[in-house]
Amino acid sequence: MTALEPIAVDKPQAGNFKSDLKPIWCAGCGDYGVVTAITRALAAIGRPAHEIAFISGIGCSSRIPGYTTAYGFNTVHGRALPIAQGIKLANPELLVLVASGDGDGFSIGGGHVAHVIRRNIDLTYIVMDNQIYGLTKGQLSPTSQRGRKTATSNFGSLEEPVNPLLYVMGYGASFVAQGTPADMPGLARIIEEGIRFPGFAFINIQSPCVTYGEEDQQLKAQKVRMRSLESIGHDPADRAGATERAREYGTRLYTGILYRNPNPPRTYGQGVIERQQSLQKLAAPRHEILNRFLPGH
Ligand SMILES: Cc1ncc(C[n+]2csc(CCOP(=O)(O)OP(=O)(O)O)c2C)c(N)n1
Ligand code: SF4
Ligand SMILES: [Mg+2]
Repeated sequence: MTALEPIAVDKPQAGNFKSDLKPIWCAGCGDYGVVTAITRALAAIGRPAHEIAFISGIGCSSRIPGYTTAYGFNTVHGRALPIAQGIKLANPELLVLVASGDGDGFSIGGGHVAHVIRRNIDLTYIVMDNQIYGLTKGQLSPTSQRGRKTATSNFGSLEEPVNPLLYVMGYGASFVAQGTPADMPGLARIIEEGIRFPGFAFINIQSPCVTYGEEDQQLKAQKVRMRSLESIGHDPADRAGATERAREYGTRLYTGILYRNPNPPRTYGQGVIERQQSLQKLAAPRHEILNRFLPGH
């Protein structure tokens, strides 16, 4: 199947959403698991591939759309969100997914996150957080731990890391989740739930970089560290509790749905429709408008 060929709608399977392109990620990269989880979630959703737009920025993680059969746009570093928002507004019927990395999404593209959240554009933002710039060979990223040494930071990072979970909670995101390919069923489930959520959904994925990442970020270590939010009795409707759990980013590895607003607010798309409907009532009839352009009017 080619990247653009629509899939059979009646029996969607994860394999239908995988393109023929062979990933060029390093062997063992966490992003292999992420693309598998995304295709499983898409199969569960059941929308045909030609009704899905998958947008990304630049980075190892941003290659993901090309490995799916959805329409893909590998855009500019840090600019996936503005482009995805435009696509969603131009064609509200499309299911819009965005893939990004910790650098792409919270460094150069960090400024866009606040705006997509306050607009509440109905799209799913999937960030592969490996705490490093993978594609450009292992520089510090905004989520790298303080003290982290790399080839370009021999003496260790002097900066506190950005906390992506707290960041999006702070701007009022209505759906916030975290997963890891170390828990494939859990990851596929939160992606599916994020897609189903009516509004902006953020999913942070601890996707290890096997080449430049640290030992304790690899799948084996994650399997030991990860803790499902469900197992600790966390209520995803509890915003204050979710914010408290979000603060533990970097010290604990929580998986599952951190926050799901029980009363999802109006999306930007719905607001546009309501505005159009209210203005239509005030608008002069079409023939009257055309008459105004005639001589003598
Ligand atoms: C405007 C611009 N600045 C810088 C770059 C170089 N660049 C490409 S990807 C990248 C960082 C990638 O890191 P991340 O987003 O975390 O993705 P990863 O490769 O780790 O998945 C950088 C700095 C670029 N392509 N364009
Ligand atoms: S450099 Fe890291 S993030 Fe990039 S493909 Fe290799 S393992 Fe994955
Ligand atoms: Mg990265």
